[in-house]
Parts: sequence; structure tokens; C-alpha cells
Amino acid sequence: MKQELEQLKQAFSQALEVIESSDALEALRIEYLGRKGKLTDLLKGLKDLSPDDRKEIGAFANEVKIDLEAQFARKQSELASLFAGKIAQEEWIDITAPGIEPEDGNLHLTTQSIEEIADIFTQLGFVRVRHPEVEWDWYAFESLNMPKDHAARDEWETFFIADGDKIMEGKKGKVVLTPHTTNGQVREIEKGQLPIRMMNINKCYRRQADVTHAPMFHQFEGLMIDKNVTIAQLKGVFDFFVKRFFGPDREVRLRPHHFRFTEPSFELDISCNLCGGIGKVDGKKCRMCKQGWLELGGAGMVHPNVIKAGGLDPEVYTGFAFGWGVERTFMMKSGMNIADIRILYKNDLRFLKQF
Ligand code: FA5
Repeated sequence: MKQELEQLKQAFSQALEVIESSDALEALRIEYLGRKGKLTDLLKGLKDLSPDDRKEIGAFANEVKIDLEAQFARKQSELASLFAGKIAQEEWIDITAPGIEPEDGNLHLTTQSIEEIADIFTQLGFVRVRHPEVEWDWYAFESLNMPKDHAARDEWETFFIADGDKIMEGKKGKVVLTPHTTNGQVREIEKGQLPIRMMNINKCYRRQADVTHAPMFHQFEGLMIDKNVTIAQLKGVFDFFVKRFFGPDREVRLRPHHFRFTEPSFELDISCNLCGGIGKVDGKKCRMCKQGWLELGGAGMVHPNVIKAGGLDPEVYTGFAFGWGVERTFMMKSGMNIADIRILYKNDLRFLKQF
């Protein structure tokens, strides 16, 4: 039996030498040292020996067991350090190597322009505000001298919110997505803080979509109300803005127009940058403006009914207001060359990254 134990030890050592993975090592351990393994099997014969032999062989069997376990442990740590070495070889990282830089984002062209516009008007004392986009009919139309069913409302091609009046508190007619920032005028007058120099910049919505119209766009609305406000001040503010935003060589003009909420009303034009305001390039009609001027937006002296709707006396207070599209305004900057307004909101990074 002693001999058998020696043979078992030898066979274990030989098998151990060719083992290369921890799975195979574990299988070998179970084969020899497991509960039903070869060593246990062999020791079953102890009971048939004489007491003296049993004592001697038993002690020897114990030595063999300790030896096998020691060999197993050595191999185990040998395999572990081999494995660690392999990982170090294959998966090393150079922590001093430069990383992969995440791409820089940038503000959307519209956001950049809003900041620039707000900055220019701030220099004149206008205060930036944001009146609601989801609005009562009263502020978007009725308080602006456009009674229910008035034909002038058609131009605003408005989105109405079904049952909006059941959700919003206040009950001032139907609920709309505001089609212009003029909705902020009566809201601002109602605050009762005079004089008013408001710059309301916000999203507007109309059921329109073509190269010059987007269903969602932005407007900026100036409102100045005080005693003795005149058209001359409106023209001065307009001129200040245009020279700073478009350049010192651009001229401005007021052209008679009609809005229900201003009286008198104007369209504000700026001289074309392509032909310099002459309307001709190389003797031919300017392809950009055709007559020397480009239209920027609407303006006028605030209608007495609007001042009254906000709770002020139009005999005491007067004011001017203007409302222009943010997108159309920056599209008129020289060198912009944006052929379709809708590309601004298509989230095409190839386009947006240019600005
Ligand atoms: C108005 O919205 C008036 N509330 C402006 C105003 C304010 C007049 C205060 C007098 C006093 P209008 O509908 O013309 O006016 O729009 C003004 C500007 O908004 C346009 O000149 C244009 O620049 C821009 N705009 C209008 N609709 C769209 C659209 N669908 N997409 C892009 N820009 C638009």
C-alpha cells in the first residue's frame, strides 16, 4: 500500500507538470484529493491492515496528502502570476498618453443672436423679460385691439390649444401658442412699473412653413412707455440697433403700414448690404432687395386702446413698440447666406457647427 501511495504521488506530480490552466488544475485536485478522489479511495484499504501497519501507513498517507496539497498550492500561485503577467502584457494602459478629447459643443446660432440682441438693447436701458408662450387670447389678440372674429387676426395663423381654458387658471378667452411677442405688452403695462423699457424675447408659433417661415421661430419685442415718448425716439433706437448689429454703414427708414395695436404703424427697413441701398449692382437690379431696402419688421406708436387695456391713461402716457423676427434679422447679416430658414431647426450638425 505504501508503494501504491508512492505511485499516486508520482502520477500526481507528472500530471501537474503539464497543467496550464486553473480549470485543469482544479479538475486534477478533485481527481486526487477530492472526497471521492484517488487518495480517499486508496485509504479505504487501511481498515484491512494490522494495527501497527495501519499506524505506519496512515502516517505516511498523511505525509503524501500534505505533499500533494503543497504541490497543488505552488502550482496555483504559479498559474496566478502567469495569468497576471499575461494580462499586464495584453491589456496595459499608458496613463500618461493623451485621452480622447470630447467634441466641443457650441450655442445655437439663434441663442447666440438672442444674446447679442439683448446686449445691444440693454445698453439703452431695456430690460430683458420672457412673457408666456402658452397664452390667453386676451393678451395675444383682444387686448391688442383685435376683437373676436376681427379679420386682422387671420394674418397670425394661430395654433389654438384644445380645452386649454379648462387647464389654465385665469379665464381670458381661449388658449393659444402665442403668434407674436406683442402678447407681452399688456402684461408688462399691468405690472405698473413706469417708465417701461421692455425687451421681450421668446418663441412664437404660426401655422406657416416655407423658405422664409418656420412654424416655431423667435421674436424680440421692444416696448417703451412713459410721458412724452415720440416717433423720433423710436427711430433713434432703431438706428442704434441697426448700426451695432449690422454695421455703421447701414441706413434705416420707416415706411407707413398698418397694425391694429399701433397708431401710426410702420414697417422698418434697412439699407441692403449687397447694393448699398441703391437697388442696382453693375447697372442691373439688385438680386437681394430689388429696390435698395430690406424689411426688418413692424413698429409703431402704441395704440391708446392697448395702453388703456393695461390700466394706464393714454392721455398721460404714450409709447412706441417694435417686433422683429430673430432668425430673419440675423439671416440679413452680411455673409450669412442661409437660403432656407427651416434648416436652423433640423439639428444637422454639419450646418450648425459652422457658427
Ligand atoms: C408682428 O408679429 C407684430 N407683432 C410686430 C409688431 C410689434 C408691430 C410691435 C408693431 C409693434 P409680423 O407678423 O409682421 O408682425 O411679424 C414680425 C416679424 O416676425 C416678421 O418681420 C418676421 O421677421 C418674423 N416672422 C413672422 N412670421 C414668421 C415665421 N413664420 N417664421 C420666421 N419669422 C417670422
